[in-house]
Amino acid sequence: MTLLEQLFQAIVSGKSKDAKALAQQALTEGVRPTELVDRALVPAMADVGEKFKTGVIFVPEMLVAARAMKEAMALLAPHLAAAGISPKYTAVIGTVQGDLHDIGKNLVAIMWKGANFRVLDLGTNVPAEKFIAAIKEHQPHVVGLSALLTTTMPAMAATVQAIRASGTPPVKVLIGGAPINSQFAREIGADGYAPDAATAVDIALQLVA
Ligand code: B1M
Repeated sequence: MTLLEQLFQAIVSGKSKDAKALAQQALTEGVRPTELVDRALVPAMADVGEKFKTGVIFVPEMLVAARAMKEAMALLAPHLAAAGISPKYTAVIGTVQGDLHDIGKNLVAIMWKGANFRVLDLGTNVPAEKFIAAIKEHQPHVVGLSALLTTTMPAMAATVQAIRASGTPPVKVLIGGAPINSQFAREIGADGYAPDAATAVDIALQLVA
């Protein structure tokens, strides 16, 4: 197995330490950081996303794989920046006001980073005004809203409404979270809905295309 294949496997199987060591070894051997991202990290997360979508793996495996990817990415980030590789798109993401769940939102953020988005993560319990301020400051291509509670779905609707009424430059809004579905997305005027983090990449790329 080549070094890139080993790194791919380490990420898919969630071996953070191995992923970091292999990424370091590859850098030391002169492999370009972009090659590591394009030929190991991104394909690994795509593979994990497919396996998750088709029920081959479940949330725990996806979380450890995401962590391994995050560790390898953290190691490469300064090298990518030094090489002048800037992300193609910008996204703002957060969990809506009243909601403290962030595991799914973090997964989406990591997957977006893996797909070459610059991601500004506003955290949890984010009021509409904070989303609007971030849109004005960073002019993202996509805004992602996450909600895990049925009781915070109205906050999601209110946030979409506030963004639309705020006079910010037009921005695509993508929503997700366990109680959310595409019908709700249509009802509240969101541009897209994704049931999981892997699909959130596909939909975000469709929205910015
Ligand atoms: Co909470 N909780 N929780 N909880 N919690 C749920 C959501 C619940 C379903 C449990 C249950 O009763 N069976 C229930 C909600 C019921 C409802 O609304 N109908 C519930 C409740 C009631 C509560 C509290 C009210 C409990 C209490 O205090 N009485 C409270 C609320 C706190 C608050 O938010 N204000 C609460 C608190 C907590 C903890 C803090 C203990 C903890 C959160 C820790 C954290 O996130 N840092 C927690 C947890 C862990 C859960 C469960 C067990 C797991 C959620 C999770 O992380 N899943 C959850 C039960 C369950 O879901 N089985 C539950 C894994 C995660 C990867 O999946 O977040 O769905 P998920 O994300 C998926 C997709 O939804 C999607 O992609 C992700 C990956 O594929 N997705 C997006 C998510 N965001 C997206 C955004 C996108 C696109 C896709 O685009 C932007």
